[in-house]
Amino acid sequence: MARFNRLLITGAAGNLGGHLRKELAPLADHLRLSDISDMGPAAANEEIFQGDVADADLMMEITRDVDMVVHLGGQANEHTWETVLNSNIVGFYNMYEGCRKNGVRRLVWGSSNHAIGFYPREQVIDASVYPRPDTNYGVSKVFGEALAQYYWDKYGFETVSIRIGSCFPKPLDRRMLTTWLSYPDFKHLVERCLIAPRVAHTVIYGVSDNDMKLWDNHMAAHIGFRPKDNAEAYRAEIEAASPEPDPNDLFIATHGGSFAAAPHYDD
Ligand code: 15L
Repeated sequence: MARFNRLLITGAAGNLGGHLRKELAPLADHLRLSDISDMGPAAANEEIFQGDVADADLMMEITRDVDMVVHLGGQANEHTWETVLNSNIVGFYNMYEGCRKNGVRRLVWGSSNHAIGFYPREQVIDASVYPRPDTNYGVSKVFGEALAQYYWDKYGFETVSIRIGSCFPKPLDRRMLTTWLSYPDFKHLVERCLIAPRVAHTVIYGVSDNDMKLWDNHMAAHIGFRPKDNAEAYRAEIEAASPEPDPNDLFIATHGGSFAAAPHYDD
């Protein structure tokens, strides 16, 4: 018998959700998957629900008989306020109500470094800093972390909010020498978030062991996250591919990079 009877992964059609669909399968007897996009055929141990996180009835249905949730569904980048509102604020609330009413034990979700994207590069931060979102999207992640804290304080529902850096097979630009999270480190982090005995509401930075990382996880020692990869291995390749940026460009001057530098999406 696996550790969990049923795990729900939302956003299962995305890159990260698709990766966890494969990697977390041994942890659960039943893997329930949801996404607004097509997820392909269900394997023998999988249950598939296609639909929108903004659909409260669907969120109630998919959280039934679930031990824990890995929530990666919703809008994964900056977009119009309306899209962000429906996917990441209304949708996130729907997910929490489903979890609360159905007695789910814990939710682990993809918050984002864009909740703190306006911190300057020369400042190393931990999980106690005041949010400084850099986009509509970043604001929605701050809302999510607030909702998670509220559901812990009021209802005893546990959450790990992972402020994911840049999770890609390899770092893609100079900023990611700082923010990169490798796929193996991501899988290890989510696994630790699911199996840690008690998490209350924990905020943890999803970042590999990069020489230049700006995020300090000492407040999440109880998760036991020990990243192994280091973006430094890609420095030569990345520096050869792009010119040195102007140090005053928000792309390099802030934690959030291009998100902090972008104009308001709705203009
Ligand atoms: C995010 O939150 C995005 O989902 C992802 O696509 C990356 O752009 C990442 O942040 C980042 O900051 O690199």
